[in-house]
Amino acid sequence: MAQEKTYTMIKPDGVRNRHIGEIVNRFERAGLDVERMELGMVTMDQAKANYKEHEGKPFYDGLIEYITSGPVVKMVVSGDGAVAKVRTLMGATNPADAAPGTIRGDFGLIMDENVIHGSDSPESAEREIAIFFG
Ligand code: IDP
Ligand code: MG
Repeated sequence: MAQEKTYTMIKPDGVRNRHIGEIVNRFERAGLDVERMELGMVTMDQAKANYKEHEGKPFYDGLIEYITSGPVVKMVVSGDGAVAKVRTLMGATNPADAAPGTIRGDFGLIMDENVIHGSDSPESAEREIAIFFG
């Protein structure tokens, strides 16, 4: 597998429910390196750029409101096959479908608040790292 970087973000519910340490621990145990990490708010411009592909969908407005509603943890994580590895650790988008042992399966409650974001391809990762870290 190729050495990759991915963008991942602990969403407002993950921070509020005190899952930061557990999630970072899971990345490190999986052999990934946390290269950058910052706690802070997502701006409206960052939210819209990150979720551009979902514009116009029924859940879009709620998603933008939610992701800007409280502090998040923004991270660049690197390692062998980091994009797919983080997606595997995250689990399915809907926590109800996410397997036990995955971050969403263990800590997620509802689709609208599913704990964590992770880039879905190396191309998305590059775009998202630029959105959040410049
Ligand atoms: P992903 O986060 O697993 O990549 P996407 O389909 O890219 O999933 O959706 C982005 C985010 O939008 C999801 O993580 C979730 O927070 C939200 N979302 C997606 N589909 C729905 C839905 O049907 N209802 C409410 N929120 C949704
Ligand atoms: Mg996605």
